[in-house]
Amino acid sequence: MTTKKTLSLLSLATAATLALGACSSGNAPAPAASSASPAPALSISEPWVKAASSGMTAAFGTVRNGSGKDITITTVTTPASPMAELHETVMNPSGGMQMRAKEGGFTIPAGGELKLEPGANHIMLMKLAKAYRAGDEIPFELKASDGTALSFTAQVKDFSGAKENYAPGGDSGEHSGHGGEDHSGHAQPTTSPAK
Ligand SMILES: [Cu+2]
Repeated sequence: MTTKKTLSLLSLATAATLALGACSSGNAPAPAASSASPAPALSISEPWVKAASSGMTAAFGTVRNGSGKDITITTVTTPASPMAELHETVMNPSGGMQMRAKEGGFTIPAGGELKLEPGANHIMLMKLAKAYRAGDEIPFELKASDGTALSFTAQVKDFSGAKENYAPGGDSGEHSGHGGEDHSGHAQPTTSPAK
């Protein structure tokens, strides 16, 4: 390659640049939009699990939907329990509160959030794999009907305050709606204010 040839290539390139500059002021619109990271569709803040020695417990937190469309969470999985379910808390005919599987899952509106908290919607963990004490960490994965997934780790905490909110009224009959399976244990932490 001769010096002359290199020079002529350079001037060609310069001419091309000038020509481009003439017809489009400023930078060409970057086709980089697809690589910009969008807000995560699903996120959760302050996830936590109520400490329990055996049987069942529940996980809470605030799930946010950063996308532009509604997202319905349909399944939850965690190594802490072979049976994890999405639960809601509803008033039964006698005025007490009872928990049951949330039919169809949790729908989080576009740009909105869903609070999972004691006495309301929650992630139910049945047949705990082992005892979970304050300070332990439990991984979870939520999956939505549109394929969106959210993995997170929840802190195990002692739930000492506001026990009455976990099952307002605290009578033993409240959780009968849970059926005769393994749910009877559900009532244990809430029936006795003795401690
Ligand atoms: Cu429940």
